[in-house]
Amino acid sequence: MPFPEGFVWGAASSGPQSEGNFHKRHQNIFDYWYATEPTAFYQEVGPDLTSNFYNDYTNDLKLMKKAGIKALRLSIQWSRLIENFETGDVNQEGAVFYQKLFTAMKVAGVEPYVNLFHFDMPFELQHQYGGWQSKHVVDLFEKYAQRAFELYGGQIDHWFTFNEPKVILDGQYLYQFHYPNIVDGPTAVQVAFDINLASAKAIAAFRKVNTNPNATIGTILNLTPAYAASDDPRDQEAARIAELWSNDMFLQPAIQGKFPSALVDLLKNDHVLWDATENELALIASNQIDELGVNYYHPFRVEAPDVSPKSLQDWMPDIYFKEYQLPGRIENVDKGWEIYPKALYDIAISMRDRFGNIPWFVSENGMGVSNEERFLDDQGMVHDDYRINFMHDHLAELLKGIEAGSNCHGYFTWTAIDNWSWKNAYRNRYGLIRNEIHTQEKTLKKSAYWFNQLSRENQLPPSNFELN
Ligand code: IFM
Repeated sequence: MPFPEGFVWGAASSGPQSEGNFHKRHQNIFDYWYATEPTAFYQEVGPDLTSNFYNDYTNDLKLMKKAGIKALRLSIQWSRLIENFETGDVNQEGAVFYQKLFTAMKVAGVEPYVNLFHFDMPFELQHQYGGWQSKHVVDLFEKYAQRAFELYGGQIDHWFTFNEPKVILDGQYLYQFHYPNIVDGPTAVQVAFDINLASAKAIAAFRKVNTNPNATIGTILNLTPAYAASDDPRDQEAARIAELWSNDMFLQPAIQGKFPSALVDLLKNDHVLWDATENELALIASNQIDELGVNYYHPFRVEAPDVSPKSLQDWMPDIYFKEYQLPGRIENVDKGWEIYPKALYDIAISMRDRFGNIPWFVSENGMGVSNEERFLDDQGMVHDDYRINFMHDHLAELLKGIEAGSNCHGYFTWTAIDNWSWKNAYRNRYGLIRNEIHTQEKTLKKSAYWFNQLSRENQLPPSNFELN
């Protein structure tokens, strides 16, 4: 079966993971963390060079075309575009860089999908105000977003406010993998609210200044469907709360303009509910997204926690659920993530049935593998059949969901060219295109040829796909 006509075949990346830290007016929290604690990063490789997209984007776009990539999701760095965070004045050099980049993408025939925030809080705003803990920072984000819409509104048809807000909570405020590595459940709750508010404020700014009739705005959520370990009511209850916390806390405000009432009741009961005014709730209620980007990598299997949530303990969301590892699961061992393509079908059906069949697309899906040199042939090409199989199996489930009526219009793999991955740096490679990080030589992997055929024919290549 072919995919629907006009289905978009793309790839996703982000500014901090690909551009390199060239000519930036400000530093973000990862630039700062690397400068002050390089040992926190795999092999002490930081975000200075990444995949050199800042200097090499013309060549990169040519390679992407060869891989059949017709659209690229990327992000503007707040710390590059804005000169003065308080006034929203732009940095000219940063503004010109993005303007030239978007023009080059149009010329190359690679459609830009532009996101405004990909984990890269400017470090001054983190230090001075506490980043997303501060409503003032929410207002500064709105200013920055508005400037971006004004500058590039004529060039961009697809805008997004955030990438994976849940990971910001997890990394910065719960499980210590993003600077400043705080462990504080109630603060994470406030940050969840503030990010939802910031997204709604950016959408309001977009509705105010946008003059491009083709432009839409969305957000990008990493969905991890929660599956209970068993039929035991305690496990079922754990899955219900995990779903509310991990997915619905962002899905419902973005699509329906309100927070899940069961979650609000739970947080209120635990005395950790966010601080929100009537005006802020009204703003969220009246600024919904046009389309949703879904990043999907793995499911979230849970069981009941070992001790009752009523026990005396610091409040954390996972007093209500405990991660459960399915015995015999297929796993991407390098990353430690279960591979479960069927969840993509479940997401498609949930979009159809629970979220008004909103237009959506897969904004990230892919496989990070370490030591890909293992799979190099004599000509220097990586034979990444595992990645082809991964994408194939997920796309087959997605197609079933589309056939069942789900309104999905694209698939973006993570990623086009091997890029830098936060604390893991270049340990796991995700690209259709290999990057020799010491020479910055970039070469197509076998999966790039597979993706090219997929994108050309708009249907899954046969499972015995081989290079000619
Ligand atoms: O590298 C990340 C990206 O920044 C967000 N989604 C998951 C990717 C792979 O881990």
